[in-house]
Amino acid sequence: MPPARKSDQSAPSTVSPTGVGFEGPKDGRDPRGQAGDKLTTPNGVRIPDTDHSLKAGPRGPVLLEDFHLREKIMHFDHERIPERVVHARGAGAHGVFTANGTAASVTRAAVLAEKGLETPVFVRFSTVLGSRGSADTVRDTRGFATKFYTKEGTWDLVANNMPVFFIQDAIKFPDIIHAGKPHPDREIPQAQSAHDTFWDFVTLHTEATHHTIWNMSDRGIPRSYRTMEGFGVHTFRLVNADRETALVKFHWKPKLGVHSLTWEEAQIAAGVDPDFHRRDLYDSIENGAFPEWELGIQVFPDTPEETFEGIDLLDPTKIVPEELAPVQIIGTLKLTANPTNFFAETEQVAFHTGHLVPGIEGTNDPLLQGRNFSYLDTQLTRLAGPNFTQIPINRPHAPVNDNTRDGFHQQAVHTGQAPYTPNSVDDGVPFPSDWAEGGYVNVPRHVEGEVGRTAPASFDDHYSQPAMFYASLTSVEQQHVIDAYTFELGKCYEQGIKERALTVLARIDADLCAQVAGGLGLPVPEGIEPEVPGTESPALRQIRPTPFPIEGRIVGVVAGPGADLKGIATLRKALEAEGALLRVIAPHGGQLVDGKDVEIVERTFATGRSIEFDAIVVADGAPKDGDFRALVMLQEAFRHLKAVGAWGDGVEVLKTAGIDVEAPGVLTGKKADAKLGAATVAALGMHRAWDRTPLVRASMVPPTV
Ligand code: HDE
Repeated sequence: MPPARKSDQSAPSTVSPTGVGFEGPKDGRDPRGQAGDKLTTPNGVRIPDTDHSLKAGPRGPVLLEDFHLREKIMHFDHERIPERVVHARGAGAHGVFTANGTAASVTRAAVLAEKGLETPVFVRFSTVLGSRGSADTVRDTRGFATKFYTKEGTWDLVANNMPVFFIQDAIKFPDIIHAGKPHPDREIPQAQSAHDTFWDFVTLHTEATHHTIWNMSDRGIPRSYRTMEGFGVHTFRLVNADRETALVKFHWKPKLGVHSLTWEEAQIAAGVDPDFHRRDLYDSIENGAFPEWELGIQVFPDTPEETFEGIDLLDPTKIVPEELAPVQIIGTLKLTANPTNFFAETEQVAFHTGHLVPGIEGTNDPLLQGRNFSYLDTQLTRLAGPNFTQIPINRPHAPVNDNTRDGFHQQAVHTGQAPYTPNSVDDGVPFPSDWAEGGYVNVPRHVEGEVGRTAPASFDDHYSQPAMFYASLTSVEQQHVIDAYTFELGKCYEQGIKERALTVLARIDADLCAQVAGGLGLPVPEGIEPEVPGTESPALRQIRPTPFPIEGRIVGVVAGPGADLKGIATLRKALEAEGALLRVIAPHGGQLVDGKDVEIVERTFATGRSIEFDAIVVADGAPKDGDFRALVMLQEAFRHLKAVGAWGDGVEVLKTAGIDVEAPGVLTGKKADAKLGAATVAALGMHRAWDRTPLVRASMVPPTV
């Protein structure tokens, strides 16, 4: 045990930062927050007036002795901390991870191995390029970082929603990020890759090709954080109780399936609701639609070559297709609670790839090794000192006795005289632990080689997997990739960059290259043979033939005075049975009342926009005055391939909007009965009416009946 305080020693009493005793988190009032109901200074002195500074007479100069003024302004002046250099824009949630026990054969880490063990977690999702206040729905990679507060110490799985990275060596990280960030002279564009410097870099440094095509695919514009996969990207080494090792890749699989926005939706949302993903996450948790993922691993034998089926496991620009190495599910993550305070939790949380627990090790992936330096280093500046593991959200849930001392913002009151090992002064405490006692003992690994700035020859293959990725997609998803490249390159000014990008695309797929070239008005580069894509990997497709769960999906119902409120209630019942929500949209706020039936208007034609809804249905009795805001909402939903529908004379509104009621995914009925409810549920389960694609591509204006 750590030494006890000596009889002649005292220490600060055990009060929370707000002056009251603290016995740990509990429901209701948290003594770590505000205490009492009187306004005080940070030192607990009650204040009579916080509206006027202390002056010599009503018109007189302000007095230096006004400690309240100085403390209030001093603190305000320092309320901001540096935003993350990447992943600045994020949203977090608390949850729990439950292991199913199957990982026991490959790891001793209890968090993964112990069947039924529940480990508390905090997850932070993010975009990469944008500043803290940027829009959520920009085209970008998303971060998916999980802090597991395990009983054996903290483990961080700092993952992304794409399984590959732009670069193979951490030394290139400043280059790719400088290229992606706004141009340094004017500081535009914000949170975008559609600009010259990004495309300049990724077309010169072609190991970025694979990650770039993922960014250009639907993965770059997720529908929700809840509908994203997560990937550890690097290969990790797991060690079991017998000290046998296996190489693994981590995968998060969302229960709701993988779904994306359409590009137009993403752009509209960036203006109409820049907090789109943050709001979606918080609202779902608040509504009890707890987001869930399964954690899976692909397991590979730990051979000296560190390859699997010819794929270099140390190359973070390569995946191992799931068809070659199936993802084995080892546990479930459920997000169950929103943060109480954004700054204290989501902003101050500090992840680190080097936060590992016994049974989980890294590998020699040169990208991972650089990260192991970077995360600790960046926290020093961002959280102003080395004691950030003492911030409440970062505190381990395992006993800590680490011999580190002092430093900025030290919260601990350490006892004893011997913060060094070995010692006799404090009875030898703390003692090191060996493997049997749960110590983090690295597996012995043989290392040899010549010093040099080199990389394995296999790292030179930059095109075979982008070609496989493209070939594996459905034709609808391929079209989205073509559109994305055409948009992004179309935003570049330098002709040379666009031409070079086409030479890269020519190596991936001839049709992709030709279509993008056509869109840019440039010739297809000659004499470049596309890579042979090899085996396709259907697991890479988002569009699947079977329905997904619809928890947290939102259906907007266009209504107004005189609308069929009983029908709305019936539809709501059908949706709520599947965990989806219904929101009433009407010309103005307030309530809709019909006898005993009452509906609260949650969105008006002024405050609502199609992007908020996964489907829009017009109620019988909804206004027929042709209000363009309602019509635009329906037209956008139709264009974005969402289910649209109507019952009773609501069909007339669809027709006024120019929507063909016979088109795929248009649901109509005489009444809002069980049939319409079931049809809406089924349509939401498919995410979008993909069959409508040709109709929509033919014309931006809905075809008239
Ligand atoms: Fe990060 N990354 N990264 N990264 N990363 C950061 O750490 C870095 C990489 C990822 O919600 C920073 O605390 C280097 C891959 C996420 O707080 C920084 C390299 C993957 C987050 C940093 C990479 C990630 C970060 C910035 C190349 C997916 C947000 C602030 C070697 C597997 C964590 C911070 C959060 C954040 C460095 C590449 C994921 C600067 C040097 C690959 C999810 O330390």
